[in-house]
Amino acid sequence: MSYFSNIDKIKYEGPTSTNPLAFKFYNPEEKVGNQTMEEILRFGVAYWHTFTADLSDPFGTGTAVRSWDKFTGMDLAKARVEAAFEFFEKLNIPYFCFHDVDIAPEGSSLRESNKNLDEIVSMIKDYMKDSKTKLLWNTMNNFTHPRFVHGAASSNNADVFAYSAAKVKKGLEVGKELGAENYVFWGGREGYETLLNTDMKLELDNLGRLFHMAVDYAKEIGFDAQFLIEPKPKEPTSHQYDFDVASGYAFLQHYGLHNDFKFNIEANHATLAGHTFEHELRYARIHGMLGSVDANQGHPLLGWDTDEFPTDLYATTLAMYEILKNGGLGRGGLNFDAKVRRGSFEQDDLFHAHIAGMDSFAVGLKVAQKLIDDEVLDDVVEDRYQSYTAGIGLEIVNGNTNLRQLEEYALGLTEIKNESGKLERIKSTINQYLLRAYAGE
Ligand code: XUL
Ligand code: CO
Repeated sequence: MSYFSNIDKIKYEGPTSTNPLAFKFYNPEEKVGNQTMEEILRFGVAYWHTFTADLSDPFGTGTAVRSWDKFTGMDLAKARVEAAFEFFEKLNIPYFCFHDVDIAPEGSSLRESNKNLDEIVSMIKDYMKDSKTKLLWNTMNNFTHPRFVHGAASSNNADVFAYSAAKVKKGLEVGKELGAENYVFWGGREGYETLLNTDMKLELDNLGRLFHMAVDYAKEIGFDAQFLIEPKPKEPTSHQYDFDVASGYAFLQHYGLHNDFKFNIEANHATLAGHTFEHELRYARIHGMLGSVDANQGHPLLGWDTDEFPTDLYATTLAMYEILKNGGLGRGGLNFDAKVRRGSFEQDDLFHAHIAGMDSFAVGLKVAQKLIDDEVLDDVVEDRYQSYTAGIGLEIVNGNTNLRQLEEYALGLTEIKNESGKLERIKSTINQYLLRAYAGE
């Protein structure tokens, strides 16, 4: 049975194509630098948004019309797997990601949930044998069920800690079974609503304890995935412990976990934290902690996690710049943690949304590679920090001076001369590179 019978395989037709169901910029085999677009971009589909969600929001019920809607329970879960692999094939997508409850319904006990999961995981494993699509990462949903009302590993209730740990154990086994490249921890409800009833120290210590147990168990069972923390500052809690990359890194270092984890950076989470997407990528990159990316975008007028498909070419360019400067994403990828709008309820919208996201990152990749080849930003930065390459600047960066010597130097200065940061000139150059990419240059 086909779930997308009206859609053929999506092909690359080039920038002038008028076929909405074709790639205009994403050409998987095309080389950028010395790798193909497919190898660099490593796109992933988020199972929860594309196959499980019904597009409901806090003010209204679901609107999505899906060909698998007619099923329920485990039959629905199986239909989704069939639909998913048809979708992956038609979109030529190399990776996918899921939470446990996206793929299999929760049972009335942990045992029953695990049994449901096992059945769907073995079905997915069979489908993966005949498919190029691999598992970028899996994770456990330790935030939706009412038992997680006060958090999971950071809950005040030790039974909930134990239950969460049991779910993580299962998640690691599932990841191993399906050959996941990474295993993700997003904080979910690991934060607090108010400090008035919260033992912050115990909650943070317990989070650290769970992560250590996960690292130990993965080693024990021979699951060699890269562990990733996905920072988000708030929502659903008012304060989430893995607020952003900088606070997440401090947490990992404090608990001695920084060698076992990297970050999965989500664009909309970055902006919720008051940062740009590229800030989070840069912070992770310069500390050797950039693992993977949840590719989406927020809405500039809305203060919550809107999870839109990425279409802002300026943002994809600056993101790809960081990723290329990182030497790529390694075992990570660009997972579309993005949902079609509630008004985009038709099935075809799922294809249009992914095509838009994939084309936007392909443009970003090409422009970023050109900016790097031409050393556009490197030149600007090199020039701007020239004062540290000789004289007193060189003494400072080499650690050869102290406050007394610097005072002596400063007392001898008759004039301090600064130069323009040239921001408008830089932005104008980036626009020129973007427009030249559109023109196919
Ligand atoms: C929530 C979010 C999650 C994680 C995985 O904002 O981004 O879907 O990506 O749990
Ligand atoms: Co995410």
